[in-house]
Amino acid sequence: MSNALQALIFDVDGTLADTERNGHRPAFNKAFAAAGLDWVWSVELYGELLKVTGGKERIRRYLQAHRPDFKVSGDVDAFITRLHLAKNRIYADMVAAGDVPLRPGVKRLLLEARAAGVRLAIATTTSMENVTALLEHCIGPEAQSWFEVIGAGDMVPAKKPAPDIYYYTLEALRLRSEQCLALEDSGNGLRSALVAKVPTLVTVSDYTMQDDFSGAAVVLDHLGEPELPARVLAGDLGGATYVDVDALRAVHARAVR
Ligand code: XBP
Ligand code: MG
Repeated sequence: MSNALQALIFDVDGTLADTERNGHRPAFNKAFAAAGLDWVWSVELYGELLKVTGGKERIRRYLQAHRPDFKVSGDVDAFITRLHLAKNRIYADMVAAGDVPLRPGVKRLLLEARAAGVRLAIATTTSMENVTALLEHCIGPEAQSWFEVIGAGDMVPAKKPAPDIYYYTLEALRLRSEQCLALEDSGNGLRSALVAKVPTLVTVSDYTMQDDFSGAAVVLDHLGEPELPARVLAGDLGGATYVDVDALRAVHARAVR
């Protein structure tokens, strides 16, 4: 059975765009203020909280670790859900306003993959609404249809670093893990893909550059463009100066050899 590259599976937050820095953190803080809470998540604190994937899970961790005496009036789950929903409404407005641009090389690579017949999918922790808002406003209303499968948010019981969302996506694609390549930005995302045995290319972000990326096929600062070379931080890009479909096929072939 051939292990040739059939599909790319993209993470969203941190990989398609710097959503944590430009979107989620400021949106959380605006939602807290609008709810009359004096909570402020600094860049440093948010870096710590990002160890927990998922916005609802992150609020819960904050309550437990940083606000143990905070009294929620009523049900804690309902309180978290309301706050998270308010955050995501603000996030969607920020995306629509153009505050969360795609990272270098992302749109070019998606177009090249489509032209080359490489299938596209998404495996993410964030909600479907957040994914579609980002695709629509950063690329266009047609972009959602470029992805054959979008595995998102609460579709699976356990979020990254659990492998569930990758298992879900592989099953929906009807492909084996060795026929795919994941693109991730964080240690949690990498672990999730690797437990599912999907070879993974990492593009680091400010929040994740200190993460453990052992096991990644290659680690880069970003995907690069012809006029903006990518820096190789670990592994081998076969001498390419930016990530295109040929470079990905070579990275994938080395990883599944
Ligand atoms: C990303 C996340 C997400 C976002 C917010 O992890 O942890 O939770 O911070 O999205 P990954 P929601 O990139 O590894 O998928 O608030 O919608 O959960
Ligand atoms: Mg990510």
